Amino acid sequence: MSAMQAQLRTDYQSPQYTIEQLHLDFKLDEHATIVTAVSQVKQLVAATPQLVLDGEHMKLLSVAIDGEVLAQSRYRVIDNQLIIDVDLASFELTVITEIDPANNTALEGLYKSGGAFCTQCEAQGFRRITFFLDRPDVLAKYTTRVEADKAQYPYLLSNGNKIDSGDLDGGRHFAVWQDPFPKPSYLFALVAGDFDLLDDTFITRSGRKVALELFVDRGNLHRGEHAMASLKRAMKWDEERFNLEYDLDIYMIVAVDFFNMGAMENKGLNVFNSKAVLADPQTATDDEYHRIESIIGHEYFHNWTGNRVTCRDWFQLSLKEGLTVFRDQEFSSDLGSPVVNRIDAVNVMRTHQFAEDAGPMAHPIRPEQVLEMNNFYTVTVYDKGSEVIRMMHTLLGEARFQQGMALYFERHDGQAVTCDDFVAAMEDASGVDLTQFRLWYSQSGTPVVKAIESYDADKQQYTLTLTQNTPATPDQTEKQPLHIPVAIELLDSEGKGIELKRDGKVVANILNFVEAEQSWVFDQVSGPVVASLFENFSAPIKLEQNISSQQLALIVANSSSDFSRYDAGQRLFTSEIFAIADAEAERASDTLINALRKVLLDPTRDPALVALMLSLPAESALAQDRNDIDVETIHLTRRAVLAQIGLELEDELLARYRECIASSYQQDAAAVGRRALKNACLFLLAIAGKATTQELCGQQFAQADNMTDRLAALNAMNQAQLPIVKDALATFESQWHQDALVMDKWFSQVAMAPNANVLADIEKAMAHPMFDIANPNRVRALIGAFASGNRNQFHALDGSGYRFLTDNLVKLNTINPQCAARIITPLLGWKELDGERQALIKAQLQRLADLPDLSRDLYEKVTKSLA
Ligand code: B3K
Ligand code: ZN
Repeated sequence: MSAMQAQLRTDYQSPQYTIEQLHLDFKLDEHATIVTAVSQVKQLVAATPQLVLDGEHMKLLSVAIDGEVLAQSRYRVIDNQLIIDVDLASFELTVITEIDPANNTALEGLYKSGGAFCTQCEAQGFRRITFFLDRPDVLAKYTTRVEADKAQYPYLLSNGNKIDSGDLDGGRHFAVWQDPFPKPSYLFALVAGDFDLLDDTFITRSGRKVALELFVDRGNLHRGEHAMASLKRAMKWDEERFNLEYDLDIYMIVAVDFFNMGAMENKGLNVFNSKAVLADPQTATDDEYHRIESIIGHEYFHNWTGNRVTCRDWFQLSLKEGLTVFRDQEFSSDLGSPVVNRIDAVNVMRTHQFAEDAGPMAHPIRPEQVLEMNNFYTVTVYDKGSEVIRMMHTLLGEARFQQGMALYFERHDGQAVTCDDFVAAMEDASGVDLTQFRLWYSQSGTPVVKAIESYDADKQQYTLTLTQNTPATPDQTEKQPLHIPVAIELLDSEGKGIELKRDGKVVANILNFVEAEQSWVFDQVSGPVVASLFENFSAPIKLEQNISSQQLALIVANSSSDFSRYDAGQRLFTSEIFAIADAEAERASDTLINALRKVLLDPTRDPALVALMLSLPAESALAQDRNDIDVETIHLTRRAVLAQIGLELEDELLARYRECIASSYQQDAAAVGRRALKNACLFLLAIAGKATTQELCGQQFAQADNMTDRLAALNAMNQAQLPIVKDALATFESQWHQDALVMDKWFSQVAMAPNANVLADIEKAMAHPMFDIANPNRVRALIGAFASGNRNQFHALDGSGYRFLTDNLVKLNTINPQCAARIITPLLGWKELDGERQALIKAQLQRLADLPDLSRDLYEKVTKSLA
């Protein structure tokens, strides 16, 4: 099969052979690591005359069966597969390969990150280490022997427990690790390097003592403490909320600087991007503290949802990712503010997932077709996947949902299973019929729900009619009605909540919306009402409801749900921005300004929520609702509304700003919330552009005792393009030029400046000694931030933004295809733009399509986009 041909979900075939035991031996060397893999192979389908193993980017040194080296005529390597002529019920296979970790810039398989060796095997990186049945439904017990130079690599790590170690001749040493749990190859890990070690212990609920070890670059020990504390919280939470206990005697986390994603859940040995581990108040923002806790939790939770029960094939990825994102969101929510966490998750859906659904890469949470698996670690599989789990949770309730989880583990512990298996467990444990609900797994696209409301004063009845329609997507033209849970709240004209009644009885506030069009009648409604629909984003849909600014303001002021209040505020912002863009209004209405004033002055509200309520929808989220409005108009209109708020609420913003200043730095929820509000006020004041705020920003930047405040001041100056921003950027650079993670914030500030010279500054930043195009963090911080975070400049009509991104994609195509395929996203959805920009982007995509060595990662996205 050609390397550029997609695989289909429906083509799944169970394996003909399996490998039950694997002994790996690594003789580590920068350019010539020797890997000896000894597999106990079992034939599952009798009379299968060939064993076919996956492998790429390696030198095959020898193949032996039951100790006997095979003649070259017995095997061949064709199209990244090793085909061995053999037809035995069971045998021992020894494959010896040589690999070059130091030249592995794709960061898949075994590679070097700075001075350390490390691995990344999901999804198909193990096949860059040895020839193997590299598929998640082949589960083997691993032992791993690692040998390396002792001075350079004092720590030799792999999955499970260390069972042997010792010194060897020539300054080398070795360690042997044994993982008692069968696992798929994608969960294999190896790390060798010199680190500082932070260690701790956790006593599980049943009294077992688990050693916790966090490995960080030398000198960074204190920056690991937050991650370690987060890990202990995650372990405890999973016992309490999901009844799940850790299963090995040791849990290790290694932080590395070169990593394509946030982190990886390898059994007993997580490998993390250092950005997702290291934090102290001087270098990390509150958002980063939060993100670290959530990623540490996510990877830990995979130990059960992913590792103990894994995926049968990669089309089932959401089985572990959607579920584990749901679990990490619940963790953050239980430990922090539910509404703030919910808002964060919903913003990811609206800004990124809806865009993916509207673009050329649209796919269901369980994809039907995959060319490059790495392209499907998406907001759809992860975040929409989590929303689908959340809807099941809503339909079943916590108690029955947990019964479903228990049944899932009872049935499938130690197995590789499908999304259907998960839903079946939920259904069987709860008795709730999920037949129609399963469509959420197979149907792509964002459903549009329209609400039609009527009130009958004589009958005292309110009628809600909903229609649902999922627009066709490139991958799928026919769509069917979905089972949509609709959470609803009715407010009377004073803003008081009304009990929902039908036939005189109180009814639940969750409606089961299952038809293309469906109506609900509520009785004993004594006057006209305002309906707040999809409370807490009860389904991942777009709502169309005829609702006035006054009605939205009523919800903002009165809803019993903080989420609904926030959400109505966002809808109010959106409709006013569009009214200005359409020249139906000159400025935001008094209704909006007054609603915000009330929010701002309400002392009973959580400052963290108030901060979010002062934030406008992102330009890209606005663009999705109205792709007929030009990029620049959206940018300028949104900015004008920000400035108007800053000017009209100047006194209130200043007062709250001052009130939120802390006398000393704390890292607890209350302090974080106050910082968020303070900095939201500062931002609006800066955009409003009064001379006094320049001073305020300058002061905060100079005097801040933590990175959150310092960066917020810098960002406000930068977005407002205050004259002092130049000096501030220089000061920041001279203070942090040796710290790569902090410099990433500087790179992003450079990239996001709303100024027509930004590209020249970015080119200069690329020459900074800290910039390295081979490091994905740097690439995302500078090039990625420009393309996705500086919408107006990226889409400049001279095409310079598109050309710049493409120039770098050409480089990354050979250096790190996975990284390239991630930052190309802003180019893919050109169909939403005007004709002039469409032509400019298409020319750049064509440049990529014409590359002689276009990677599979980019090929899949570029061809879909051009199709
Ligand atoms: N499972 C990994 C992601 C692997 C990505 C491969 N391209 C991290 C996570 O979701 O926890
Ligand atoms: Zn995950």
